[in-house]
Amino acid sequence: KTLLGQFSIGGMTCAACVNSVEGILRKLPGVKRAVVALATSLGEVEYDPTAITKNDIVSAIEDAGFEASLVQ
Ligand code: 9UX
Repeated sequence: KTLLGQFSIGGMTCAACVNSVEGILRKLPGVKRAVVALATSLGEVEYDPTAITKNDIVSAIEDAGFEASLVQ
């Protein structure tokens, strides 16, 4: 089973920020795909809900120094 989470990510100001956030997300257990867009400040994450929760994903983004909130 795979779910899609959409997150609003604050504090990204350059392309390297995007790469950094994508790298963090892709390393999380249960994350299958992560795409982050600078222009919209949105991140889309496909994940296995038996391995990780949306709140875990928000926490991981915030631990890296960015702001994150759940869109859906
Ligand atoms: Mo760019 Mo982001 O120089 O944390 S990497 S602002």
